Amino acid sequence: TVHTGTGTGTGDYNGTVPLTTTANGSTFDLKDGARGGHRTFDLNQGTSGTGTLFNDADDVWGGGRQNAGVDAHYGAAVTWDYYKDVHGRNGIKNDGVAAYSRVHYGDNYVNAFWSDSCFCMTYGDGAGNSKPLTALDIAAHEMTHGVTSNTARLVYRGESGGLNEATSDIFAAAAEFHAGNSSDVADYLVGEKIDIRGNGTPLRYMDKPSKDGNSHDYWSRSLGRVDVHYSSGPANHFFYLLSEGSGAKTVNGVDYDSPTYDGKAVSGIGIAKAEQIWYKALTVYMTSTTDYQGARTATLSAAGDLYGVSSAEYQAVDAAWAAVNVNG
Ligand code: ASN
Ligand code: ZN
Repeated sequence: TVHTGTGTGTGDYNGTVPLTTTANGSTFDLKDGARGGHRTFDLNQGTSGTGTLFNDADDVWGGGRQNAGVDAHYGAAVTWDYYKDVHGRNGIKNDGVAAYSRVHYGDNYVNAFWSDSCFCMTYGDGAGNSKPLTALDIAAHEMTHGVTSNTARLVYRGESGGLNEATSDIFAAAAEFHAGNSSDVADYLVGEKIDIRGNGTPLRYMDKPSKDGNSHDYWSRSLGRVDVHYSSGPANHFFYLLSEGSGAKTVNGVDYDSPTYDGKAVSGIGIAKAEQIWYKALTVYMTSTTDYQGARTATLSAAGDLYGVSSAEYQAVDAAWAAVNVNG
């Protein structure tokens, strides 16, 4: 669906976008009644509580402290719409109730996070080269941690932790493609707009995760001992290969070149099918202790349910896992 709202906002990242807000007397609150009542708060550099709900006199948002609020509110709306439109999921818990967002967390905080305890997303302002952590893919990444916490509950360490992280990167990319925002190129990169290193490189690359210098491209016996943001690599790589296939390819003007473990070519089935397979695997087949071997069987089961065990899609799942060194 087209994302429409009564207000408009211009933040740091997404151009001028519609924002769904709520009238409060003659002013407007940054509260989205169309998406479970999602509200966006200004922590004003604090690190606890909810600070102040953003409020505006004319419903035309942006400038100064409002920029981060605009982007976080928009990112939550786009992600809500993604889950609803593409997966029929009504919010993080599928109960129609929204989480909330907090921006301007702490001083010089170069991160963003999901919290199960507040049931909220929180964003820092960045420091040094890094811009505010409120880009669309980061919002979708953090909100997806909430979805994972309320579905497979993948434990945030070892291989299950890598799969938890990959799930957030996978649906971050998928939400970007769904949003179709011309100010935010849909890509298989994570966090490129934050420019955390000051040289334009993203946090993570899904076509060849090792391009970040730390992430793993392929499963290996030691994978469960590396940081979850790096052990996500083989699953991100799997998802890229399943969607787009191996080798060199340009999508929306972004160049990719995805290698395979065994040097065999993989043909992609498109992100629209790949995201259905991962979502069904996450919500039906994965559990808190699923490892890479379990993710392979979960996605094969999902592909079998969706497309049949004799389908090209099922074969592509098998081939994409083999390409990241996960075999039956
Ligand atoms: N931004 C990080 C993430 O969502 C925070 C963390 O390490 N959990 O992965
Ligand atoms: Zn994460």
